[in-house]
Amino acid sequence: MASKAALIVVDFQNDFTPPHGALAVPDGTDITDSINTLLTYPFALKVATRDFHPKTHISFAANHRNCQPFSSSIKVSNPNDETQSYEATLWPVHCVQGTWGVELVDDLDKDSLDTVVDKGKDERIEMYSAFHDPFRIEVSPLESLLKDKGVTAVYVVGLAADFCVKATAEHALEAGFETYVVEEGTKPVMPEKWADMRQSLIDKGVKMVSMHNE
Ligand code: VGL
Ligand code: ZN
Repeated sequence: MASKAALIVVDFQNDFTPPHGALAVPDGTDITDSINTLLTYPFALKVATRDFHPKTHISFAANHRNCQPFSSSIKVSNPNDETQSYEATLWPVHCVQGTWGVELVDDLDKDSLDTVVDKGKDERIEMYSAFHDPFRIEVSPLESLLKDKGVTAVYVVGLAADFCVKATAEHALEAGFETYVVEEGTKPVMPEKWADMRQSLIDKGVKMVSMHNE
């Protein structure tokens, strides 16, 4: 069967880009031209996602006492089963609904998008993946959108490589999609840790691909 491919542009939002973003990814705007080029290709579906938090979101250091962004973490419990939990990094306040920071970056060719999927709306949990959080408390429409279109392969780009792009690629694999991450279309927020994380993605079955010929 021929494969049908979708492009997923993860969290390419003002707050994740320099110079004014609250949680700017180093060199985050360098990926703009590559993403806009990919948006001219004939993908069966072109989706952008947005990190879309209420200001009370659990991932903001400012919402916890004596916690620092980047260096502190917090235990996130499953609201439906307190015996399940995971540790999550705390961040500066970012991508708050209704603010400038939550908007997709100006230079992104938004007219070429078919749809925008918002995620991270439940204040009780952290949700890096554009599909669902680790407990499936919040499940976005992304998987249904892709499956309804008959998509079998996904190309993931956007920010940040080591958090939301990584988690989205992992869940795409789990959902049965052939999964690609386009190198020129993503940047990590913690560059020193990216090489190892990138390798772990490859080990899981994600294919790292380049837009340029070798
Ligand atoms: C992200 C940190 C916190 C991301 C979202 O989009 O990679 N990172 N929230
Ligand atoms: Zn976030």
